[in-house]
Amino acid sequence: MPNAAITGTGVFTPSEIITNAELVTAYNAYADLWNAEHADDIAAEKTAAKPHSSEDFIVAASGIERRYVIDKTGVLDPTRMYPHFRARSDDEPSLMAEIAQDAITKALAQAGITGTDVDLVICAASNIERAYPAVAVEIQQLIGAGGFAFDMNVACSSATFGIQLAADMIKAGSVRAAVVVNPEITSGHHEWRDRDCHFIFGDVCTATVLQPEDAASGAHFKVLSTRCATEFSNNIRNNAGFLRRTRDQMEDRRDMQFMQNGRRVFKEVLPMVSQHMADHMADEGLTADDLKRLWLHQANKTMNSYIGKKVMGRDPEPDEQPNILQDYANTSSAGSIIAFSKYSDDLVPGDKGIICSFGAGYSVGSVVVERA
Ligand code: CO8
Repeated sequence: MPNAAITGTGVFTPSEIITNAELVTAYNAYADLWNAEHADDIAAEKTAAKPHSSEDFIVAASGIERRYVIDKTGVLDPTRMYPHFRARSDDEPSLMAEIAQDAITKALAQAGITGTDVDLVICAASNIERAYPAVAVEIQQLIGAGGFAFDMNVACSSATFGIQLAADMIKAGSVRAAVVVNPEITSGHHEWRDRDCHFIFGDVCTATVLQPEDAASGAHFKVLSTRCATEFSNNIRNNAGFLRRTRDQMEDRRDMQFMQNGRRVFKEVLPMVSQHMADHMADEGLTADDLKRLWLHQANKTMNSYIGKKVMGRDPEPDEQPNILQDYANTSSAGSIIAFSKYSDDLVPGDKGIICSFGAGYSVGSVVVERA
């Protein structure tokens, strides 16, 4: 059985940045407008006034300093608070496919192959732009790939679950070159009007090329082992779905966007991820001393510090566990791949590391890699 290797990665980063200062100004303007509109109910204590958000809280609670988005004007308009994307005809590339093509082009260039060499495209993301046809099939056509393509959704763990699928298919010999692409347009399904979470997310797209190791033409990472796990939880949830109409639930309800119980996620996901990584390492005969780097899911700085400490048995040095969330915020499934893409070139042959993502489901996926 051929071993699978990661031969290229690529990142599409939107050109627009929202700083915490801009975000808080917009949120506070929205809250003031809302409070003025509901002044009578607030005075009668029928509803509570919306308190202001704060930059200090955001940095202290999450480590996030700014985020990239595809459209900032819509998000920062206190009378709108969500992005504005132009309508596209069915004959134009969809937005997810367009940003996917950008990230894939970069990843293929690094792998030294072209779209025509690809025979599997997995579009793995926490939200898919439409029900069908699969966005992956549209991406397959845009890059000139053959074979087959499909969409999958495991929320923040979509990339690592996609890598496991692609690596398994490469090992089985059913595909020769696979692309796992993660177009995360989180701004479209984020609730920017909720102070508890309005700072969390950003937009991005990552792509990972996998090939049999013997087909790699340049520097690459062997995929030594993968592991995925899920455990049902309602603590991160989005109730938007195709049955809304049948239930007469078409109004603008809070639960039709991203919702979470952040404290419980923190408490429940941390032990799950730490144990998952410890078990995966033990089964591969790896100890902390064998690891050069951890590329973790980018949701929260404190969370990553906790997991890094558990896995390494000490506080990891910054270069052992690079964070990118201060610049990108949480980009759902793309976060660990951004970290891997930006912080893996300096590893030398024999160096090992783990890519690990976790989130809604709950779900956790880990990929042990070795620089070849
Ligand atoms: N400004 C000022 N104060 C605030 C703010 C704010 N913006 N927000 C909350 N506060 C206040 C609260 O009111 C509270 O006040 P009090 O103590 O008086 O009640 C206090 O600050 C503390 O609030 P919290 O308990 O909520 O704060 P935390 O310390 O728990 O931090 C976090 C909040 C940062 C959200 C934290 O809980 C966290 O990061 N949890 C983990 C979250 C996580 O990892 N989630 C994964 C989600 S991603 C995923 O799985 C993908 C889903 C699909 C993608 C969807 C894309 C849209």
